[in-house]
Amino acid sequence: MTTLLNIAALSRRTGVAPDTLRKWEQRYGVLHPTRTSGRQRRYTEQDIQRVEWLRDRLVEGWRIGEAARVLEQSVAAPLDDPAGLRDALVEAVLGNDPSQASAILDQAFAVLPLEQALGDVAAPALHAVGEAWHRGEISVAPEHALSARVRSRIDELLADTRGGVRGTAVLACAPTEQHDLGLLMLAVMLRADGWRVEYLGANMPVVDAVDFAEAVGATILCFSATREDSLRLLRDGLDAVGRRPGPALVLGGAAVSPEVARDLNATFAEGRLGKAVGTLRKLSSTSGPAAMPSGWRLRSHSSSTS
Ligand code: B12
Repeated sequence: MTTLLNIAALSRRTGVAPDTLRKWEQRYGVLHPTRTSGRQRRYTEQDIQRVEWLRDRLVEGWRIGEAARVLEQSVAAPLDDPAGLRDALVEAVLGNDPSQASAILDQAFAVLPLEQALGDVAAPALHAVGEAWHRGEISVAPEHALSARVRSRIDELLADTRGGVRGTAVLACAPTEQHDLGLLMLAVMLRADGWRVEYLGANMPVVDAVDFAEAVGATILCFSATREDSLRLLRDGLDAVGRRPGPALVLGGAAVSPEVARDLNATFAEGRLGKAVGTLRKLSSTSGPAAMPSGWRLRSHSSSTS
């Protein structure tokens, strides 16, 4: 049986004064108590959760109106449950409900740590929606709509160009590779970790990425390959460029395995995004290019004819 609380009990449980609770209810409509026959308010466990969530946002510096708006747009899933948000997002996309999909993404980025919003909500939703497209269950339009939404979210986060305490990371997709969202997620995580990030995007000629990384004095150069075809072209490109002093080479993406990376004298940094960021951080903290483990070295300008 559900326990119902009166306003004094709700106030004790949450540490929010009864007057404030009444104000939140009347002005922002964020609580929906039932009433006893004597018109006394009664609150549910869900109300407690909503009040606690609002309270925590205010502590983080949000304005009450802003927090209340996100709360009102929230889905049935508990506010900070990544699996619930992921499922609700997939459902909204498959059900052709773009405004709901946007609201859920907003919610995920607002209430979850960045790694969870990207790794536990956006990435698995992209997989699920994309697979539905590959199976022919939906047209490509909803998949593109979700990709575009996630991309614009990440672009906002990347727009802040400060950073660089840990060094510069150049990120590129292998030649012909169009799957760039995973790499873009890595970009924003690195940015949040204090890197200066130069994101070169999809379908990048290897030699151009290498020259660029060298020119900007990058600490690491990351390539992403999702398909075998693009991995083969990446391998060919790296062979053509040769091994010279310069940034450490890091490989990731669905087509890359630890064996492939070892074979190319690169560091393998797959797995959860947070773990990949940790691997890159370790690389940056080694004292210089010569100390980098299995570091792939860029050619010098004097021998750049290959
Ligand atoms: C979305 C999608 C697309 C979108 C891509 C949008 C974009 N701009 O990224 C579009 C519609 C363009 C597309 C096109 C194609 N796709 Co597609 N696509 C997908 C799908 C459904 C999801 C990929 C995705 O975004 N995942 C979410 C991201 C976040 O995950 P991720 O890429 O794995 O990245 C994670 C990690 O790998 C890591 N990571 C990634 N890169 C790096 C790099 C470093 C350095 C590090 C540390 C970590 C890291 O970070 C992420 C965090 O988790 C997959 C299905 C699947 N199961 O993956 C198929 C899939 C990848 N596509 C596939 C195919 C075949 C194609 C097409 C050939 C289809 C066609 N006939 O046109 C084209 C190829 C285009 C090209 N030349 O590259 C195949 C690939 C098969 C293969 N192994 O070769 C898959 C597996 C689908 C399938 N089941 O067959 N696709």
